[in-house]
Amino acid sequence: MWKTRAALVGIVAAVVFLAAAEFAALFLGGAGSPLVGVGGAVIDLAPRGAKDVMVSLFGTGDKVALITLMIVLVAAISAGAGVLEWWRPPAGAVVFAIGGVLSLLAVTTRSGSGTLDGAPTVVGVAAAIIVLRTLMVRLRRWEASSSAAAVPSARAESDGPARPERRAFLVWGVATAAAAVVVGGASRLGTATMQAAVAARRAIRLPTPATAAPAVPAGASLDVSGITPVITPNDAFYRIDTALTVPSVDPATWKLRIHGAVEREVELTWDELLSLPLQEHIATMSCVSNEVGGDLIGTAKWLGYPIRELLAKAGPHASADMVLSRSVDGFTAGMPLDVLQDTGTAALLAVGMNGEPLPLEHGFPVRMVVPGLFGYVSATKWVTDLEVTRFSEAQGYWTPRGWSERGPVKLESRIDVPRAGSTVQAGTTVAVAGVAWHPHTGVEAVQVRVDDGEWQDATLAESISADTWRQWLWRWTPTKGSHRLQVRATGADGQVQTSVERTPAPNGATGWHTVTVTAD
Ligand SMILES: Nc1nc2c(c(=O)[nH]1)N[C@H]1C(S)=C(S)[C@@H](COP(=O)(O)O)O[C@H]1N2
Ligand SMILES: [Mo]
Repeated sequence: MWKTRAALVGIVAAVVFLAAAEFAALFLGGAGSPLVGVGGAVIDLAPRGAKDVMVSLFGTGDKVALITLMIVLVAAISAGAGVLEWWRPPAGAVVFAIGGVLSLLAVTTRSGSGTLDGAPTVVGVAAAIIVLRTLMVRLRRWEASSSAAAVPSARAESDGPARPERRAFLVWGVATAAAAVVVGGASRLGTATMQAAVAARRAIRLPTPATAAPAVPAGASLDVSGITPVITPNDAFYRIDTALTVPSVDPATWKLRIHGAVEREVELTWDELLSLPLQEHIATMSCVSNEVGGDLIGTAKWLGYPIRELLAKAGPHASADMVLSRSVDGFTAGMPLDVLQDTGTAALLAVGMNGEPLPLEHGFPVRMVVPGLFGYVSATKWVTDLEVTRFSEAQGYWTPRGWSERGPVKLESRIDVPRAGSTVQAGTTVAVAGVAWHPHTGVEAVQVRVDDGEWQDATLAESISADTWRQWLWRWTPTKGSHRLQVRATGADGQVQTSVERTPAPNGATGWHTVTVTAD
């Protein structure tokens, strides 16, 4: 009797393992799900013959059969672990730990697995062992109280439902199992939709642009080691959003709705969007939270359709001055209608980033990119809704949270090399280099000064367009000692970057990036 109960505790712990791991996987990209990882490994490892036998036995239902077999096997092992834990603690916990290590091996050695993919398994094993141990403690208390009750002098209703130790065990056991089933089931659904989105993304062939971006001129990149590349690779592009888990949007059901103060509502499906003449545009995007010298900024070649054209189809009312964009996860960004309508601004409804469909975390399948505006007021990812309205009537997500309702990107520059605190060689030529940006205006000049000396003109790399940052370089021959390097840019409009130091809130940091290095 007690053995059966201990076996059940083992099974509950196994369910908790799966549930906790699935829950953790939801936050870590889904690829770390032990269910998927171990399942995949078993399929990979199963000898050919076994697979053939499976197929001949169960036909095309071989996956279902395999999963059923795995469930039975895991249930049997965890029941055994429960009994072991009852007899000789912590033997059962050790069985779970061994299972965890095997699952960890399976998950982390799969092709394309990342460093964090083992984390869900670790979380799962920890949760399982805690549940195994705590439920076992309650089971022992119940046993102790019932053997005490077996003594004639004890309460008559010893086996009755009123016994607190028995109730405590049952309540905890059932509650834990129920919570695990609910959380685990919901998480599995979440990771499964995420993986469906990954698969949908992989299947996409982006159309060739009707208007391709001109090739990046060779002169746009300076040959300086350690300088920021002009085009930021997708996997190095900064990511900022309020989404706890990356939204999974199926392009097949994606739709954009344009409504509000318009003559006629417009709806656009994924296929309709892809059949429009798309254009490529290289643009720098920055986060308003970027500190002076910070790295919340990147440049990519975006592929999309001008939002201006879609707005023209809808026909905004003359009274409107704002477009409130909304994402599937409820995030909103409000931006000036005239910026979106301007024929000189490549405000795109983007589907591609550096020649690929948008990565999931960068807004797959569709996001907005508006050159010259900070991300929080323009770059809505997973966008599904554009409402034409007025600034006096609507607010974007960050506005009531202390950030300005309008957010043009500020003129800024950054020293990439030498790094702050590094040591350079005195008496030699040292490359002082970095990037400068004033998206949609352009950068005309960059100057560097050492220890509050005269401003020296840096060499600028060729400009891609006014919408992108520019690399710059200044050659320096340092004298021995500690030196302070500072940079400032001049915009194509003649504006000189301000020395006034402002925090990112409410509308972007300003000040000169200052780096201290030692020359030896
Ligand atoms: N749906 C959604 N879109 C969003 C955000 C968000 O929180 N949710 N953050 C914005 C902010 S603040 C920035 S800086 C950019 C960042 O885009 P990235 O993560 O692709 O670099 O996305 C914008 N789009
Ligand atoms: Mo941002």
